[in-house]
Formats: sequence, structure tokens, C-alpha cells
Amino acid sequence: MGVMRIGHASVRVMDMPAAVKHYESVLGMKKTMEDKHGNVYMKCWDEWDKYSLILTPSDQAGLNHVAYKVEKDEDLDALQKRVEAYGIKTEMLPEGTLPSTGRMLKFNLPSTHEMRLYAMKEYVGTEVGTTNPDPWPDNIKGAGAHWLDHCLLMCELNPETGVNRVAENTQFMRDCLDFYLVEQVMVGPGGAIQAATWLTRTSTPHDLAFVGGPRNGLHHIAYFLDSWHDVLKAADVMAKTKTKIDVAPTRHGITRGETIYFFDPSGNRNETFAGLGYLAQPDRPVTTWTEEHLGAGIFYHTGELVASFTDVYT
Ligand code: M3P
Ligand code: FE
Repeated sequence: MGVMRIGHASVRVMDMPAAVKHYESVLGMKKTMEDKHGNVYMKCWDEWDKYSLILTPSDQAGLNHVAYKVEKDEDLDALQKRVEAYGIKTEMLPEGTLPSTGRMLKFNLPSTHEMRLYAMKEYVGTEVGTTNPDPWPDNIKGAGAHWLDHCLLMCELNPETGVNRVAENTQFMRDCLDFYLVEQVMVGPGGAIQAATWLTRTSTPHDLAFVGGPRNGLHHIAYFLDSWHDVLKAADVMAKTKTKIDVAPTRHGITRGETIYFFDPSGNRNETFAGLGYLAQPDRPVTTWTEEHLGAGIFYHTGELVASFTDVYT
């Protein structure tokens, strides 16, 4: 079956205690493990694998790698062959390279972002369990995020030189990892430049997105909330905790998501994302946003792009 879903993001932080406090008290995640290098592993209450976030101590913010979980261990061998045949070098990292995690296929996207695929991660269960579960646990903190939903990677796009890592990444994800293109932004003369894409393997509007920019980087990691009301409450939590909000609650035209953007203490952007918008199906026609309507695609209500939103990333 291949890739199932996003598994974790490994993110660099400059102040570990402040970062842990942020992901605990704002997003409602819990620390599940710490290794001897000082890396902290965390998960949301509705996730059953041991972690979906690795915080690594560093003097600079940003993404180390993003990992996706495949269904079967043998998928890793099959996908390794396909990625290599595509012309991208891979490495199979042995089990235990990351704690509680099986072997991982490691490679770099055309944009250089590191991606890993794995089939096994220690099962620890959700906080409501699997027998006659309550709809939510009693000890929810902050926004009470359900799970890591997607990430958005900024990819070098330079129409002058013709460099377009968005298009290259998108092609790679479709051809090698069987992701489906759900939405795209086309710009430039004749709308010929693919400037942003949203791709999925599940039935949610996206598991991964690429947006063109001056350099490669991490735009955000996003956490799933149930409803618009939960998004509003998450913003209340951010105000109460003096968390820096980037974009207050609004709706995306693209994916129809209900959203807030905010920053962790190191400046890594987070998103809380609600409303599945629609079921993304493999035969769903691709939605295209044109350059004139890009503002509404990103922020549906104002239809206006916010400069800091596209310029600031780690
Ligand atoms: C989303 C989303 C940008 C658009 C972002 C859209 C960075 O984050 O979840 O649909 O331009
Ligand atoms: Fe997002």
C-alpha cells in the first residue's frame, strides 16, 4: 500500500524547556521520551504511536526531517528501488537509529529537505484507549490537538533561472510515493509555473504541501482540531499563554481549512487546522488557483496575502 500518513517531524529548537512548555501547554502534547542527546519526543492525546514530534537542541530553528509511515516493512524495500530508479540516493537506517522506531528509508527531496519513511514505531495507545473509549480524555491541556496533520515545506522557486523545486518535489511525490495532487497554485505567463501544491495519501485535503519561495525551509507543521470552535479556543489559549500569533483564526480557500498560525518560542511556525473541508479521493479533479485569486486561496475572507506569512520561515 505504501505511504499511510505523516508520522513525525523532527524540529530544531534553541531553548528546550521553553519548547517543551509550548508544545505541552499550547498544543496539549505530552512528552513521551527523552534520549541521551537531550532530544525530546512528544505526542498528541489521540495518537497511538510513541511520538509525532522530535525536538532537537540546536542554535538555529528549522526542520531536521519529516517522516511518513508506510503500511508494511517490505514497502520500504519497494520504495527504495523506486526512489533510486528515479535518480535520488537513499540510505536505509537500521532499526533503533531513532528510539522505538524500526528501520528508516532516508533520502532528500529535490528541494533537499530530508524525508524518512518507516513502517514500525512503538505502539503506546491513545489516551482514551480502544475499549469503550470516551470521545476525549479528562486531562486535555491547551488546544488539545488530536494529531500532527501535515507539514508545509518552502521550496526554492526562481522564475528567472527556471529553478522550481515545487514542481520537482511534486512530480517526485506523485511518481515515486504515489501521492495525489489535490490543489495547486499556477502563476506566471499563461499560468505555466506551478508555484504551490497540496498532496495527499490519506483522504484529508493534504498530508504535505510545497510552496515556492526564495529558499528551501520549513513553513509550518500543522495539528488537527475538530471544529471551528476548537480553533477559536486554541486562539484563546495562545492569547492566555502570550504565544506569538502570526495569523488569527480564518479560513483557507485552498483545502477549505480553518486555521491559525503561530510560532513556537524558537520561531518555528505551527498551525492548528480544523475542518476536513472535503474528502480527498484519488480520482478527485485537481483544484487550481490562479495568480489573481491567490490571496483568496490562502486567506479566503480578506483575499489578501500577508507579507510576513510568506517571507518568514525557518
Ligand atoms: C496551508 C494549508 C501558504 C499556504 C498555506 C496553506 C503557506 O497551510 O494548510 O492549507 O501559502
Ligand atoms: Fe497548513
